[in-house]
Amino acid sequence: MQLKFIYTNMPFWRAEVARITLFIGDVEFEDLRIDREEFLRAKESGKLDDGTVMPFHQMPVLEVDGTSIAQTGSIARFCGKLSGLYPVNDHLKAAKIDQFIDFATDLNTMVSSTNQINDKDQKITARIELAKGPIKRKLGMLERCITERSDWIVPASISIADIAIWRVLGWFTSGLLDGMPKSLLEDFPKTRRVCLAVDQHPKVQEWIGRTYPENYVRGNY
Ligand SMILES: N[C@@H](CCC(=O)N[C@@H](CS)C(=O)NCC(=O)O)C(=O)O
Repeated sequence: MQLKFIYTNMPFWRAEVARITLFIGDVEFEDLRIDREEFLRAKESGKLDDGTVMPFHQMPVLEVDGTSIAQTGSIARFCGKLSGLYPVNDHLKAAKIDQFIDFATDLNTMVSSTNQINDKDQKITARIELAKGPIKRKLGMLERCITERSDWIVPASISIADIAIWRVLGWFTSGLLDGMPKSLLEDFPKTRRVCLAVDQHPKVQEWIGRTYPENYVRGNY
């Protein structure tokens, strides 16, 4: 099976949940990283310069033997099935994992809404309020979903849920989002433990060493 994963050269969660999942599973894939100019063209035309189809004119896209698949969750599940990080036959476990992929999307959407604010001070204020209120509330819900008995969100092994949550929360606590406090996770020890377990996973460490810029701030867990 020929796999080509398309995103920009950024370790954003939408991309990393697929790339790292395939890497953990030793599944070979082409890691195509397009530049901003090509992305702008693809947003308009629905195609990369090499003709690869972008179904919804968005990234990420995974091309499987010439067929393009879009949407972060759909791609993550597909990669998870190939890599053993998503169940093939256990429908209940699959649904439990799905919840957290959709939850990562909800968190992403909450923060993206502030990106539309042009005034820098207003944007910072909006993010401070978001962090204190709605995001803290959501993180409390996440914390209550995590058991004491496992390092992983859905026991008893790493899944695409852990990678998605690790990377979204890494982004939130990296200091790269003005206004979002690096201490966001301080009241959520079980969530921090999951993030640390992903961050310290040997294959994740190997991937970071290979592909992240040196001294890249992955987050504050
Ligand atoms: N629902 C899509 C959203 C993907 C998305 O918003 N991707 C951004 C890049 S991170 C994008 O392509 N934005 C351009 C656009 O929406 O026109 C998914 O889950 O993958």
